[in-house]
Amino acid sequence: MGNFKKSTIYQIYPKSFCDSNGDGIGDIRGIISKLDYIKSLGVDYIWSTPFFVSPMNDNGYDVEDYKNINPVFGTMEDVDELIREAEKRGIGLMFDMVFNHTSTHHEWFKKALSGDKKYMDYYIFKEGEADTPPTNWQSKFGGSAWEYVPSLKKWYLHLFDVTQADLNWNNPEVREELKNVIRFWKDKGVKGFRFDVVNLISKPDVYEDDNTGDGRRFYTDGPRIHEFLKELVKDTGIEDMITVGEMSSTSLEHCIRYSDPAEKELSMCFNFHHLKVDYKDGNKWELMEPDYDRLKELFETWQTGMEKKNGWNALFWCNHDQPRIVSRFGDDKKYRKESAKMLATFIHMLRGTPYIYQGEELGMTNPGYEKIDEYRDVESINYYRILLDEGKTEEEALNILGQRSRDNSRSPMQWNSEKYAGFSESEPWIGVAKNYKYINVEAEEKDEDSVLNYYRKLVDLRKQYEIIQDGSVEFMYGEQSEVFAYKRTLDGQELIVLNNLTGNEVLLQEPADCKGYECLISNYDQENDKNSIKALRPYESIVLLKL
Ligand code: TEU
Ligand code: CA
Repeated sequence: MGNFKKSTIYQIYPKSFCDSNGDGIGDIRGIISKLDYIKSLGVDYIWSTPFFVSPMNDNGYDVEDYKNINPVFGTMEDVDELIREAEKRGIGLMFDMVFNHTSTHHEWFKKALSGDKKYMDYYIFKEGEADTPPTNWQSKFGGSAWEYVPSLKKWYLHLFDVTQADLNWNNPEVREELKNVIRFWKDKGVKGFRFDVVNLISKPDVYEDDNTGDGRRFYTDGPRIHEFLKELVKDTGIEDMITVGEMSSTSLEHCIRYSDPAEKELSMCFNFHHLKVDYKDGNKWELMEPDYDRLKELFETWQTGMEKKNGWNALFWCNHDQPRIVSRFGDDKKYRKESAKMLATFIHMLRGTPYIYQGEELGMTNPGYEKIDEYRDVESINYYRILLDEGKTEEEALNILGQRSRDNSRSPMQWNSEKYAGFSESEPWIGVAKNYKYINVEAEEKDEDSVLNYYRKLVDLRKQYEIIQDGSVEFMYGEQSEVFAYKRTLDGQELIVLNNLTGNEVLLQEPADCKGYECLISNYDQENDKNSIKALRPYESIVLLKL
């Protein structure tokens, strides 16, 4: 299954990465122009979010045509060149397969709407009266998960936006169509795939109301999910390619099965439990301080649970749906550099494959949008309405979006201190964070101590040390909420990773014995002759190795 244990993956959101033609929107040629930069990070793969033909209601996660390129992003020739140019640099591309749903602009859906029986069976249509949806399930973007089509006198299911209709995977013809999409991109030289919300594709046989939740328990890790994945992987011959499934509200048991090599499903899984520790009562739209005990408990459960049963984690803090981690679990002002580096160390020394989301390697922050018309994301705009309807003031609602909106990750990549941060020559489709003057690639290249250069070292350490790739994990200082610490072991070697999660100095409950250990990396200067560590400075991270 490839070398993904040594690898680090760089995620690109093309719309916000680099604009090559001055229309304010990032594009494929923009990515090509930055391949040397990406190479300089030491990463092995690029996962790009979708750039296929799309009405862009969900920025490309609403696919209208899986085998053609959205002209806003470029042409098929550009994509071919991107694949070739990346390959020349030893970087493989992973494309994003959005197979739970298509855009309602997809020709399959249009045919379905016209009453074509074959294509109606590509989607999930249910009988029902115009005023009563088939079930009470909620869309993940707010409101009912069902939309009524008067001309058909039927409802269709959409777990996401109303323009994202869920596909009917129980129909073998649908599965064949999707396999052809994979074959198409595989033939073009793509090296791997990321599968969007892939654990939601297997829907239940019976559709019933959910009296305790929003319906997710009926379709999450659904009845035929493992069968569908095995079939997809086998019939397209991608067993040996790198694959990652995005798993929504999943369980450890299922993720073990998804990623155990013996099951021949996927290389690894994203799960999101650790990114809900600041959701009050599990509600993303209710603010709460992060619960570090819960965070520690989750990492311990998933790290040790996956290791025991041969599963493999995708390790990440950031993506195009998540606020910036330094603004979220770090301190994006006083200790921006220290906390960004600490959070990086936390993730990169664990067992799994780390992902870096564009700009994370710079310690990019939430952009701090202050007005509703600065937001672009369909989910944010929907929830702004919902929050006001629930009785929140505009100020409260904007404060919540400022911390929770997916647009926090979608502000333009900060390349230099020129106008629009070097992202584009004209006004970008979404606003640039005001701190681009000092948080940008050019400035950080010059600073030996920058977050950027720290990430490079972390990526390199994983390549160099087998213990980081393959060592087993054991957690330390379990009782101490402020400290996230673990030990990796392999063939008598030991790697100790100590992280202070807070902006205060923390006294360790027991000093860490580090006699005979060598410091591999730290975000503070370390004294070389230390035999034990008694305290950690604000957001301090230390990685120690004993051979
Ligand atoms: O996201 C799936 C998903 O459910 C979440 O990340 C979601 O955006 C968030 O929890 C809402 O609070 C994937 C893609 O990453 C996302 O960009 C798409 O919008 C979504 O699927 C639909 O394709
Ligand atoms: Ca452009």
